[in-house]
Amino acid sequence: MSTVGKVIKCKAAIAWEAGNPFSIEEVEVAPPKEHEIRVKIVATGVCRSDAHAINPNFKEGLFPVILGHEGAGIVESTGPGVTQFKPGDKVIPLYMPQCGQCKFCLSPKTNLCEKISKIKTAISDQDLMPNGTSRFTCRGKQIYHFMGTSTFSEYTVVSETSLVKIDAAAPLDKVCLIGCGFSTGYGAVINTAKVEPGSTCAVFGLGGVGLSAVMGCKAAGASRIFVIDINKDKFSLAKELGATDCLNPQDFKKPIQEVITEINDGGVDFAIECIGNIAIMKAALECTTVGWGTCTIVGVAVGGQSIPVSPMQLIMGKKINATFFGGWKSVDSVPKLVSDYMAKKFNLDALVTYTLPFDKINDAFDLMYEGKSIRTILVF
Ligand code: PAD
Ligand code: ZN
Ligand code: ZN
Repeated sequence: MSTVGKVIKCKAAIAWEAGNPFSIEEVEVAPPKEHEIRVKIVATGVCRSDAHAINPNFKEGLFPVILGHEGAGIVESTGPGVTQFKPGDKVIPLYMPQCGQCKFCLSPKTNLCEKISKIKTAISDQDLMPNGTSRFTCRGKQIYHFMGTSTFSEYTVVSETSLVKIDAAAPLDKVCLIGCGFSTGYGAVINTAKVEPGSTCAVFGLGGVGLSAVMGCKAAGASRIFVIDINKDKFSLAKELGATDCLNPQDFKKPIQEVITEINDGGVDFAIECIGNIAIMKAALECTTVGWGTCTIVGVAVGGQSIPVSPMQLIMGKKINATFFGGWKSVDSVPKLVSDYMAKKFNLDALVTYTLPFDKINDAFDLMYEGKSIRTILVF
């Protein structure tokens, strides 16, 4: 029986409030309105940014909410005015939209788009559909969307600017990682840091984002890739992906930036911070060489914190920059990244530690908190 135009009842993980486990609930998903698409999510990754959203220290979230922003699925139905998608298309929801018309989309200088949901400080302040309403209800309550994607639901509704069609042959339980973690880390290196052949790099934090940054450094032709993590279990995979020197700061009496500057002739050319810790952001800048060292921030720090950087570091020629979704213009780039994966230009499979049924979502978060997974993929 067709579901087009009808409310769909399905399974979703609701975060009713900060700091508590998700509860798997039956939710009602309304049909898509104008310029919206309803997508059947097939697979979704779990990213540290989802954990930030339910971390009481961040104090930014709206509740109750359906999180998830690293998914892939199949179009179920389209609302009025949608021309680019049809039922059956394989798609990736985009938390960084690309409307193609705003001043940011028209500029080659940025991958931001003003249609982005929930960048309170910059552009928008709602976790709802563009018309200010939600398509989700549960137990009679309206449920907030998240980053315009909400992939922790068997069905979700997204705006047509927050979705892109991909290769029909793509395995959704792998390419979902192109929706966030892989693209962010890899793009931070390729697009934002612009790592050069023969250069030396330091990647701080070896989660899905940091390991993707290691892959980016290797692809860019870096000659030496330091990786830094307090969890030494991450080092063997980092080495497989191209790391040359694995450092655990807890093994040294000196600050890690001093260790790196001593080993590497005054510092590395590029440092990439993939943790979200302001002290490590400072260390990352300080471990780069004077003259031209570049520090790229990827990690998202607890709200309200600042990086304690000495201007002298900058006066001495070091630069600091940061990335959102790896600098990729999403609609243009995500299908190409999927094709590159299909052509075996990079290895997403290495990032998938576990694939679990969706109902195990709380286990997936525990595996991340305990440092036992790179990425867990949840499948419906
Ligand atoms: P993750 O939690 O899987 O990995 C973080 C890694 O850092 C782990 O291996 C930890 O052991 C390690 N770590 C933690 N503390 C320290 C420390 N003090 N010293 C050394 N190592 C440490 O996270 P992830 O890879 O999913 O995400 C990493 C960050 O990137 C996180 O802050 C997330 O919110 C952010 C992010 N940003 C964007 C963006 O567009 N800028 C996108 C996606 C994720
Ligand atoms: Zn993410
Ligand atoms: Zn735009």
